[in-house]
Amino acid sequence: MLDKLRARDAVPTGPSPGAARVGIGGPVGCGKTALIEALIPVLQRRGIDFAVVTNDLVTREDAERLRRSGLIDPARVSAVEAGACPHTVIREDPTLNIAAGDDLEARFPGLELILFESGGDNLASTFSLDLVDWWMFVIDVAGGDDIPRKKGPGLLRCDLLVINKIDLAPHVGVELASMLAEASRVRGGQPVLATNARSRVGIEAVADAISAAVLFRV
Ligand SMILES: Nc1nc2c(ncn2[C@@H]2O[C@H](COP(=O)(O)OP(=O)(O)OP(=O)(O)O)[C@@H](O)[C@H]2O)c(=O)[nH]1
Ligand SMILES: [Mg+2]
Repeated sequence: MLDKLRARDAVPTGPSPGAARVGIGGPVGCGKTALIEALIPVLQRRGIDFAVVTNDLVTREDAERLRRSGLIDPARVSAVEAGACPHTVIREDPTLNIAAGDDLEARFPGLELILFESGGDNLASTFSLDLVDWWMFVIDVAGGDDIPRKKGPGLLRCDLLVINKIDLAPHVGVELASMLAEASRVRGGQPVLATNARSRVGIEAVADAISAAVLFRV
């Protein structure tokens, strides 16, 4: 009896079973899918066994785009149709996304990582920790350098803030260095990375952050 009680109370050792779940949120068009497209070859090169779940409002547009991209086995991309405000299915009731992740894990034993792309949403969008272990929020310079100052919960609470489309900074009158400094300040020094998902600048650093945070690889 005592042995049984001890076994039940034992602290598990080693990596927890199942894939690490990482959320990617941010406003419409900030480059979430482009970031995933850029991350895919980097994760593959690092030998990480991963899959993707996309969320769209009433279509499967982003999943179809990734499946057609030729970058990833189409079976490793699942689509969730939110059917409502995108944050509903990543925060209030993430059941559909949890089920999509569970299904991928069942189909791909050994899966290490699942990326969940939220549908494009507003600055208040956050992920439930019932769904993800760690999440990033993406904004882009074309949205304006005042976005960090507006202190939306998404960019304040995320584990990593990504400022994308840095190539557009000179075209939209944004001084990138001060936007990055402001973002870092409002986040109290929590990580901020700058990317250009189209030319793949900064993508290795995003992959490093994911690896260190949830795959415990450095
Ligand atoms: N110049 C530039 N364009 C980019 C960059 N990243 C994405 N884009 C473009 O921005 C547009 C939107 O990119 P998506 O990846 O579809 O954005 P998204 O956040 O997934 O959009 P939703 O899923 O609809 O919310 C596309 O035309 C991309 O080619 C970047 O770093 N620089
Ligand atoms: Mg998208």
